Amino acid sequence: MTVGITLTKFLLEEQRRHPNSTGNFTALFSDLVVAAKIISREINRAGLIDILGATGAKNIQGEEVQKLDEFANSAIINAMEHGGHLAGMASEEMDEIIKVSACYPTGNYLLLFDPLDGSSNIDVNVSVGTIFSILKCSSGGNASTKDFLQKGASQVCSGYVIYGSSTMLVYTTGNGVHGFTLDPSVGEFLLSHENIKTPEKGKIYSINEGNSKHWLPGTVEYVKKIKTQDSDRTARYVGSLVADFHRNLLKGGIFLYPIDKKSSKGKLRLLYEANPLAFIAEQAGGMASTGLARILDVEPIELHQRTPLIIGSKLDVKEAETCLKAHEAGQAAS
Ligand code: P6P
Repeated sequence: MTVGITLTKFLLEEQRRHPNSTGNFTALFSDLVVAAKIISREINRAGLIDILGATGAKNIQGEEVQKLDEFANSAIINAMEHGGHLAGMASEEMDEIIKVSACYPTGNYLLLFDPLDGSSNIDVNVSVGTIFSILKCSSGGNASTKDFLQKGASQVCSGYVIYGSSTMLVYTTGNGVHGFTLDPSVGEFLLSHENIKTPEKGKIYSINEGNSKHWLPGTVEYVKKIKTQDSDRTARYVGSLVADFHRNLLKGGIFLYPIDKKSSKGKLRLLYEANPLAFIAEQAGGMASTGLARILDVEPIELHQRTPLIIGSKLDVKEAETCLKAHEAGQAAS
């Protein structure tokens, strides 16, 4: 019985298409896949062991840290630091960058990750996810913080793991978006969604309507417009970015976390959430915007920088941008 195309095989075939490749990226990615399998196992048995519930600590975002957050963060660092492919790492859960220990060799890649996004949903069994972004590091040896402050357009790879009814890994290296589903009986991610393309327009819109009293006029106008259009729409909002993004990627639709009176810079993180998902969205034929500009062109100025995020089907994002830009222009003129 064939088990289908494993992620390992797919990566090797992609590596062979680059004659000058050294195999370092494939080895780096394979280490990340091990971490994903470890995190998936812990999440799937979290309900059975005492790993649920918060630690009482708070992360740099001021959010309560769930125990699985810490586990996922450690699992990724432990799986990645010894490989010799990294010049450094940066975690959404940690204030400062993670330098490679002196006892390990360094490489010329940088890994940024949100170890367990949506972790507030863990205790209620809602899908959560790991988001990752890989950059090249131009400075040799251990990287410094400024090496991580690269535009999203510079990413060499990005992706996410969604821990849901099944565990899926979705990634891009700029040659399309490919999805792999974990077969726990084999312990392998198997190719299940090759060359994902998101519909040009969707029916789904995802926004936290609980924030509507804080919305700026452009957001109010856009949401009112899509609610009153002839074409039917459906509202879907899990409150776990990877779950909302993944559903809209496959079915079509738009996710919005705009700036508002409460979050003047947006809530989501540019380097750990917006950039990696924007790379995926564009490679799948979609679009990702701040509402006024392409996410992948935003010049980062700090590691934990927040950003508004409007992402999904191209025609939906363009329609939202039109509303948001019109009001921005109006505000600038007034
Ligand atoms: P809100 C989870 O905490 C998260 O960072 C994303 O996964 C999610 O999209 C967003 O925040 C939800 O935020 O304010 O709607 O609860």
